[in-house]
Amino acid sequence: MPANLTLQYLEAEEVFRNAKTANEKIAALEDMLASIPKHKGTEKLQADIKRRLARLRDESERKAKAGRRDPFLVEKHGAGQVAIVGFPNVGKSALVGVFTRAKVEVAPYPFATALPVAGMMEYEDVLIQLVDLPPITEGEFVPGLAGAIRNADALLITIDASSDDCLDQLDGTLLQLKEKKILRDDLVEGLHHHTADTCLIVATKMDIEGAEDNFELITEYVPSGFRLVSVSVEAGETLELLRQSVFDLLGIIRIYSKKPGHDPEMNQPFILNRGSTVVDMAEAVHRDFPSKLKSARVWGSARFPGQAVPRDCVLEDKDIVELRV
Ligand SMILES: Nc1nc2c(ncn2[C@@H]2O[C@H](COP(=O)(O)OP(=O)(O)OP(=O)(O)O)[C@@H](O)[C@H]2O)c(=O)[nH]1
Ligand SMILES: [Mg+2]
Repeated sequence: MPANLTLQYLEAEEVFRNAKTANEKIAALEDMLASIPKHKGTEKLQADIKRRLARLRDESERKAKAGRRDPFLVEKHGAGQVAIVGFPNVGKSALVGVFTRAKVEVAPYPFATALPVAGMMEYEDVLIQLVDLPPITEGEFVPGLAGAIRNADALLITIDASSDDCLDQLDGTLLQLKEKKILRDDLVEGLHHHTADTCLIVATKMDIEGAEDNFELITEYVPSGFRLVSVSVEAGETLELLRQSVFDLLGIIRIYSKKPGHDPEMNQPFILNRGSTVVDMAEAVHRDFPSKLKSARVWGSARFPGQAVPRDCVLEDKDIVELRV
């Protein structure tokens, strides 16, 4: 028996023993992995948890592919998947409805959305997947909801700025996400979860009277590290700002490839994480490229167009890269 297992770990283990669905088991194992003390005495146990996690993830992927589709396992498409979370009736579906062609249910009463609905939002030359979700509430989430939120690349945490409850909505949402370990203060390697870096707080319904005043309060109240934007589905300019903010939130860059002696291929950017280098780009083009790479030239962020750059040169959004192998 390895020494020093924390109370948090033992609780997670208890949750695992009582878990019924694969998603619940995965979430509990992730919690166990995050809370297990990392030292020599627990190495075997850590490896065992990782093995069980891998097996469960494989199984649930296989089941999803075999047609027994879990509606809460939303297959990812486009440059990134952004889940819309928040309390009932705050305007989540309205946002997905205005940015995408998805058939969402927008209604003046709470709990209108019962299952996830995904749609693609255009941002310049890329598509970003938005996923409308059922509301979160205090206490238990509907089965599958926690997994859907965890798996998304980023979250829009929506609150209704026209409501006098907006600060409680913000508190309540953050608390629920933290309690379910979907939102953590720090990134834990190997787990599906979020930090302030992958969340954007969105204050909705700004066209309604009183929302501007509430927004001032929200601005003061937002915990440090979180970004905040305001929006109204009635006001196009606020929607364009949100569209841009969603792209920024994903932490991705678009890189265009150029074959030596040819024009760059501008219609299909490679999507890389911010901070990626020339080698990462080479890898994205072809697995063999990094080892074969002889030289690279960059147009865009380089000091002059077509400048020869080293392999570890960090690329910027919209750079054009020519790789010679
Ligand atoms: N005036 C105004 N009304 C809005 C705005 N966004 C949403 N609404 C209204 O707010 C109500 C709730 O919107 P929904 O998008 O259905 O809210 P939801 O968060 O998806 O609700 P649930 O699915 O029940 O959790 C509807 O009557 C919408 O028309 C907005 O920007 N301005
Ligand atoms: Mg809805």
